[in-house]
Amino acid sequence: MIDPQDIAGELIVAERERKAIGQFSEQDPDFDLDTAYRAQQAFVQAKLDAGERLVGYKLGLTSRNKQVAMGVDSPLYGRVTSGMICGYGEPVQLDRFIHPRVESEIAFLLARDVEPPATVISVLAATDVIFGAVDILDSRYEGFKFALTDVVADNASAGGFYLGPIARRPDEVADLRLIGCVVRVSGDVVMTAASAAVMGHPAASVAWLANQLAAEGEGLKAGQLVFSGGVTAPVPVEAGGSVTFEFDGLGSIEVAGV
Ligand code: OOG
Ligand code: MG
Repeated sequence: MIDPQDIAGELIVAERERKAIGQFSEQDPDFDLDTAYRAQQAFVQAKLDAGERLVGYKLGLTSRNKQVAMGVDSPLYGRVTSGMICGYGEPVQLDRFIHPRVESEIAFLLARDVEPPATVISVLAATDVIFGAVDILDSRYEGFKFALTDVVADNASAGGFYLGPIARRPDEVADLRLIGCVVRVSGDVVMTAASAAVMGHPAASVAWLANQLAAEGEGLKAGQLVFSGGVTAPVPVEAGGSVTFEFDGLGSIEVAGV
């Protein structure tokens, strides 16, 4: 049986040396989701041992856009640490990553713990503010190819995150399902979507996470940040290129590749 610590060890090296590896699911057909989440925990623990802090979580594959793009049809979560948070306006340094891609998300900053069973309503009641956000994905697998177990172990491809310039309380936003997002690559519109792409309502994905964590004896806590999952499909970041995400009412985030 494949060992979670060994998997984490290989992922740590892949990330440190910026060298993609093959999928574990192809080496071991018995690699299951439970082992994958344990591997993720060990992968993240190495960052915490190196002095980073846990700042929250990310959801993945919560929209059809993303499930179709990645060929995996079930949501997952990963953990977000302090070293992943990028400053607004900072470019993506391509030499820090293997093959970074960026996607739009809605992020939730929690004012209170989210108690299970969580719902859209209880998540909104526990939310301090929301932001437009960008998730920098950097799969540690060759060609961004993975099964659900592989990507869970790889901490949901977490690479980095940007928060947009405007924070809104949930009651300041007319309808959280209808936050529009326009994605431009070097000025040209390449994608458009509304936040209902994420499980019908981005808070539904946060509720799914809270219930999932509760089942595992963990929970969403006040002060944590949750990235609720890609609204649009990922776009590669290229040297000299720029990807801009415009969110209705939540400002824009420009990501330049250097
Ligand atoms: C997996 C992570 C998915 C999202 O928002 O769907 C994710 C990947 O696409 O590499 O972050
Ligand atoms: Mg994402």
